[in-house]
Amino acid sequence: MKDKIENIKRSVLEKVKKIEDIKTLSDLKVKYLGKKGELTAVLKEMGKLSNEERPIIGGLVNEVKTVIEDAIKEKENEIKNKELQEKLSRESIDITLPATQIPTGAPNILEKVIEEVEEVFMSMGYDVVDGPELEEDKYNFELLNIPKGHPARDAQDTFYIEDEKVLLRSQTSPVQIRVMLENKGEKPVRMICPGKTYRRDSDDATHSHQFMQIEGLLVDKDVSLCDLKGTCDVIAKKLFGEDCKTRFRPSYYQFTEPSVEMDISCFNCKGSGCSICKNTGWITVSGAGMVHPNVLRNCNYDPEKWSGFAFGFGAERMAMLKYGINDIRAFYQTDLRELKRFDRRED
Ligand code: 2NL
Repeated sequence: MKDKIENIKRSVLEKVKKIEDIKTLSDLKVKYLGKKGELTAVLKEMGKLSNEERPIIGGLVNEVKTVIEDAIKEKENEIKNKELQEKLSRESIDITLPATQIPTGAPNILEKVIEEVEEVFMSMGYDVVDGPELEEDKYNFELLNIPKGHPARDAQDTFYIEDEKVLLRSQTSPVQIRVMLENKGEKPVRMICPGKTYRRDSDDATHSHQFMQIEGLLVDKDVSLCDLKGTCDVIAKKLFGEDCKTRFRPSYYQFTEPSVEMDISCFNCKGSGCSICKNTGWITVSGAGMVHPNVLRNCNYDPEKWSGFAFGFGAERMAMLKYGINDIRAFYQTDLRELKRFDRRED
């Protein structure tokens, strides 16, 4: 009987050594330690033994049982460990592989120009204000000293929605008019208004029926043309670099008197002449002037007490100059290859 038990032990331990999967291991466990297992069978035969032999054999069976159980347990751990290692190495990430390119957006240069302008003016105490794109004739023309019958409000230039009354704003000035009216001629105004404007232009490389205008208005006591020049100079230097020079030429607008146009020195050829400045060394970027007394009066500001300046420029034109874009239509088309050229994350 002793030999039988020793044989069972030896054969189980030998088999366990060779096993490499959990299923075979658990079958082996059943075969020897299960209810109908070989070692269990030995225990069942114990009744036949003498009183002296029984405790010795009993002890031996229990000892062998423990050894077998331990060996199986150990093997089980070994197999599980091996499987885990295999799984881990199978699932390990090769960090040297190139990453999948996830398409992301980036700030559009038009938006960047607007934000840059907003930042400079906010630092000088200006508010950034917006207003309706669908406007009344009164705010878009009448109060801006553009009377009925004036060529600027001709149906050829303006998108009228309702006869002579409702229109798509042709400039952002109506927003300034609204602010002045709200202030009832009592408070100074410092504001800029960037926003979409609409004109019945035929679209080409430099014209768009819809474009972004940025207008600014300052109304206070004792404001002079010098203040306008200084302010425009600051923004020009911010957008085109510290060595950018500005000059002002007389011009004409209904809503300003005097009116001027601002040129910047050509950043491309530095004055020696190129196609961007049409060999003049200067590039026209903005229109401006002192707010016309009629406009002040229309908005309840007494021109004897208050004076102000206003300016306006196209954001697309600025972005085109700054980033070398030669067709304004590129801003409004949906060709991603084109738009990618406009993505500027870092500058
Ligand atoms: C341009 C020129 C300009 C103004 C806009 C303005 C607004 C008020 C009163 C007086 Cl409320 N003026 N705006 C003045 C001069 C020029 O824009 O070239 N825009 C694209």
